[in-house]
Amino acid sequence: MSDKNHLTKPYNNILVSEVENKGALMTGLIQLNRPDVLNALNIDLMIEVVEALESFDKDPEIGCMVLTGNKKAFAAGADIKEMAEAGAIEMLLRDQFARWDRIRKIKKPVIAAVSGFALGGGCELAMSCDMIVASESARFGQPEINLGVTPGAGGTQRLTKAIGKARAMEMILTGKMMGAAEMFEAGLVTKVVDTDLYLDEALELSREICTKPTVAVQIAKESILKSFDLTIESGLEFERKNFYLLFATEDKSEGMKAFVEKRKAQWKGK
Ligand code: DAK
Repeated sequence: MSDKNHLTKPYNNILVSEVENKGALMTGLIQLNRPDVLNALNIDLMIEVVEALESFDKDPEIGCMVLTGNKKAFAAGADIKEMAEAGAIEMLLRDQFARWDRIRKIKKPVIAAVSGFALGGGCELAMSCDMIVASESARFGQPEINLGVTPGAGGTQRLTKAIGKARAMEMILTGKMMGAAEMFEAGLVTKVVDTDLYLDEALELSREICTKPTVAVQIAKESILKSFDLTIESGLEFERKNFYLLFATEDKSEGMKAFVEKRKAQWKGK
């Protein structure tokens, strides 16, 4: 029996649905829904996003998730009004980063479908996902410098790893926004499409992943993400152990047998 908390919870700041993928696992779709403030990420919204991601992650009928906003904004950052009066100790005691850390523990792939502003925490949230599908009108930036702070939810680390020191320095130290085409070239974005198509394209990418053997997909994600933490030597060892592990799955036997028998594999997800 599937755990469908994501469908029964009364969310106030996000819209949650399941998207059918004929003959394959479904896509879990989360849409940030504070359009009046360009989807500024307040605490309540982040609680809901993390809960929905975790609920989809536990649901065996879901193969992949898509996180999106609207055409005008993926998210224009953390909610500045919520932080404006806070001091260092209050921020420390709020311990909001613990919630962001839980996104790193999501095992299934998460695709960010980004249009419009992806700024500050919005850019960091998109970078916490595994891939970014962007509309031509998407604008990425880390403008925290203009508020007297720096990125705090991964911007200095993930942006630098994705696009390199030279451009990360420019973006973070000036706070200026960069367009989707430039961010595609720099390596932050998986693909850029027409603004009317960005969500469809992200859902199509998700659908394709949903047709693949689940355990191998999750292991691949885990191994790729490990490459950010480990030396090449340790990373190769980690990858190898994961590779051996997949030889214990029924899907490995089925996949190789199907190839030899020249037929389509029937995945079991185990
Ligand atoms: N927070 C709160 N409200 C925001 C907002 C934000 N980040 N961004 C926009 N809004 C609100 C505006 O105040 C306005 O509300 P009203 O005045 O209508 O009530 C409404 O959204 C529409 O915005 P604008 O009128 O400004 O729209 P424009 O098209 O003229 O300009 C803009 C769009 C995106 C250029 C502009 O809104 C803007 O510069 N926004 C702020 C962008 C920004 O500085 N973002 C970085 C915020 S700092 C953390 C995790 C993460 C972070 C911090 C802590 N923890 C886990 C502890 C991240 C920090 C940040 O993201």
